[in-house]
Amino acid sequence: MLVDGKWMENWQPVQKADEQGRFVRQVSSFRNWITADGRAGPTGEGGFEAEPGRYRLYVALICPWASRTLIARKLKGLEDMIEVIVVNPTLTDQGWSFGGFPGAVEDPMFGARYVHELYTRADPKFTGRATVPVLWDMKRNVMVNNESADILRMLDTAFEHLVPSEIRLYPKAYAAEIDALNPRLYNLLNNGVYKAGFATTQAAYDEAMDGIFAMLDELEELLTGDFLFGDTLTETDIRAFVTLIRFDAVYHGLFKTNRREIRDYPRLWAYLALIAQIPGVRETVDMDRILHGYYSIKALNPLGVVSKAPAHIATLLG
Ligand SMILES: N[C@@H](CCC(=O)N[C@@H](CS)C(=O)NCC(=O)O)C(=O)O
Repeated sequence: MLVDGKWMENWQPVQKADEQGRFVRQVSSFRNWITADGRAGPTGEGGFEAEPGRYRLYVALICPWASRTLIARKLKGLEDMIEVIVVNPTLTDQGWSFGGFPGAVEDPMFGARYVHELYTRADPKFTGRATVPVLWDMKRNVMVNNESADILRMLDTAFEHLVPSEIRLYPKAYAAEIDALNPRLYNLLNNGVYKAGFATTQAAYDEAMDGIFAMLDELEELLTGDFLFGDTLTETDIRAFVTLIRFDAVYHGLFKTNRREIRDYPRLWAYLALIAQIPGVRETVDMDRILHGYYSIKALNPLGVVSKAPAHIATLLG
């Protein structure tokens, strides 16, 4: 991580733990929003007007949070509006790096070698982890936002006048339900799997496991239509999908979230398959990189041997 703009050598992929051994994820610090007219969004400052080619998204394909933003970009038809830079799938001792892995590219703007260089460019005194996704403004040369939940939501509306879309990821009709489910989904499932995987005490692991499977049971109950809120795909479905698609292949083994698999839940399994088939979504899922990335976390897998994808996941992804 960076401290006062300096990269610390004792960097660890395992983030913070609280006094009970629970994994704690850092709170994101760049919180500006792209908006249609450049007015400020719900947080941060204004001055980030939607314009074609002005913004760039830095992602790792292993990362569920970055993948949320990639899916939104695809579903909203914003490929020509927002460029994507994919970093290498394995974390180095300097964090995320550019180039080297097939399909990963050099940072075309600054010739940076590591994502942490973007953070110090944005704030020379930055203290914190250099996480992806990062949304960068190439016109003002500043970091707009590094919180995937914000990016997912701003992509739903900011470019609507430039690229009209039928899809509403945060429709008014479901806003209250979305806002109620998102934080619980995050705590129990999206981040819950990390809490199980990176728990440093038995109690923290047990607690995380109960949360994960309570949430999976709840989602199974909720799924009476195609999607969580009936027949309309929303941002909450995207937030669920990025974790579910990694679950049987990675979290079940590496993070020990092994009480059940997603395929044991008939509705959730059908739901996962349905979302994977929506045009655009499949291209955001690179199971090889996901496996490589997670299984290269030394703290959990010191020998670095990479697992294969289970047959049912390989079949699902075709
Ligand atoms: N709150 C952030 C979390 C992003 C995050 O934790 N990304 C991980 C990869 S999945 C990361 O970049 N970790 C690098 C590190 O912690 O140093 C978001 O949702 O955008």
